[in-house]
Amino acid sequence: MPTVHLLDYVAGNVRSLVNAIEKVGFTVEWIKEPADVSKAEKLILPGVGHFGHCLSQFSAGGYLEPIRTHIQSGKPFLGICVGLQALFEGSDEDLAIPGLGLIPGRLQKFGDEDKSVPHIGWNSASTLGEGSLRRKSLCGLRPTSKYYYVHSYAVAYRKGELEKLGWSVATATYGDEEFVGAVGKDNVFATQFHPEKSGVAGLRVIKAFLDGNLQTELVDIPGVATVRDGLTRRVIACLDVRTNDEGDLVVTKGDQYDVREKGGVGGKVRNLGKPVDMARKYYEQGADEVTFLNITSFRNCPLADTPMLEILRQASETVFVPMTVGGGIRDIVDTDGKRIPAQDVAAMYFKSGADKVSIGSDAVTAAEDYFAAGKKLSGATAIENISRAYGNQAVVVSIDPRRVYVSRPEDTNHHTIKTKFPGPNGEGYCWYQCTVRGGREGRDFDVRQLATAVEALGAGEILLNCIDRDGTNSGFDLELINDVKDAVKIPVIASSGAGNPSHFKEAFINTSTDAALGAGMFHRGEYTVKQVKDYLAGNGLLVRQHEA
Ligand code: 1PR
Repeated sequence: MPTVHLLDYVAGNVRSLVNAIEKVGFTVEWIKEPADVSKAEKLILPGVGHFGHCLSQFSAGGYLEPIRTHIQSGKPFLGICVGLQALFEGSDEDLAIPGLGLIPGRLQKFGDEDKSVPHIGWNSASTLGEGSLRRKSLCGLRPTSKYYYVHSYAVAYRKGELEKLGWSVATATYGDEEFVGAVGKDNVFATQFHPEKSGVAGLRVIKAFLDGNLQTELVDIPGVATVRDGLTRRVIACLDVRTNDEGDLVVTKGDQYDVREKGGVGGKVRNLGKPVDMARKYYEQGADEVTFLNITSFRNCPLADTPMLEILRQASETVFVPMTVGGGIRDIVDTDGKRIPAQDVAAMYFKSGADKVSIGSDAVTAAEDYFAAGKKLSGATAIENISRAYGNQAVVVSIDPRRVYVSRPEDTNHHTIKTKFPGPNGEGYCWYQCTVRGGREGRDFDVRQLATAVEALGAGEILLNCIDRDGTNSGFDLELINDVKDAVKIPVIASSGAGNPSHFKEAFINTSTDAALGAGMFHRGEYTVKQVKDYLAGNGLLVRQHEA
């Protein structure tokens, strides 16, 4: 099989990229030292996280000059995410660290006045100019396709500037900001999005690069107008995973977090299927992301043998959309007594194919400490350490709140909302109490305190569950979503209560949620992900059309 060289300098999820390369018929050779770069015919530079951190790693490792020489020699080069950013002159993310400067321009942070930052989700990379009816494809890109982006900094698109220098540019629009989604010239092609996480559309791009089809060409795509419609509504499938009473690893699903069958004390753990098979099924149905929550953490085996790692490895062979894993992401003491810091735990998950880790209970402790210290960062929490190393887009905080009803706001110190759904004694207000240990322990801490604290600590996204709604099929708690969205700028994923496609529509129309997640309705086969997305599209909401 033909080979491609890949530079692995800071962990991150390179497994998915390797799987994607193999899927399109190539094998990977690793670049382990700078001298290996000259042996590469085709070179891929993936990158995640912080611009300065990445570029200093390349520089300290002695890679910058060999990369520059490779590019200048005319051999094929593909940069992904920070691999694209590295080609520019620099980034506002780290003013002290220069880029390679092969393309003029700098990265700037997206404005967050009217939108969530980071920009996470599926957006275009369109080569169509305004009003142009030319159907162009740069390195397999299609104006009708959507690609997975996850970043806070981007190169603003200035019409004609890069084109004048011979670059072909594909752009995306986020809010009213148009930015560079991909750029190519001669032997160089680079994407701000992750092709290895962009389903069939992304695999097509990787294949075009590896086959040597880097150039812009006219393609016949029927029915294409100017596709410049921005970020799609994200639909996520979530798999709660645990061992059942027979010791098998199963996808389960609770009712308000109780995962045992009803009828008598100690009913069996619900078994709704096998995690890897179900993840593939949801990918094939068009899920925009798949989330695995290890709801019991399997803490009685060594970390290296944690079954969730193998689930991710296997799932990443067939699932080419982002995968998040949660449960047990914290500093741990392994079975041999060795202390393993949270960022090393996270690193094992990233290496196994996860793109993001989701932190639950540990985030509550970190947030309580943050408030207790007068809103001061300690620099030592799992959220801070993981986001520093891998970027805040890699850190999700999963919140498990529960309603606490009060008659009047003065009856509590916590932030209350006036609710349309009064409490059992007619109480007209409630606050959302944070819980830990899968909802078993309530804390004197509310959801807004938690959300604002974890945003300050460096989380990139919030997975907002709701114990009252979980498994009820009664729709998302829109009041909760609005309460949290109102408090933070980072993206929020609405979770708990989805029972049919119209619940997703309600969440997207009546709140500014960035994504919506379903579990039970998919697992029980009541609806497919595709049905949800078709319904949203039929109601005028933009979704990514699944490409087979
Ligand atoms: O505390 O960092 O070890 O993380 C534990 C993780 O496991 C947390 O993300 C926590 O939410 C999750 N978890 C713990 N116990 C349970 C349980 O169900 N007994 N599951 C649990 C949380 C909620 C969602 C569910 C949605 C949608 N499950 O994941 O998928 O509510 O369900 P629906 O659409 O069927 O209503 P840590």
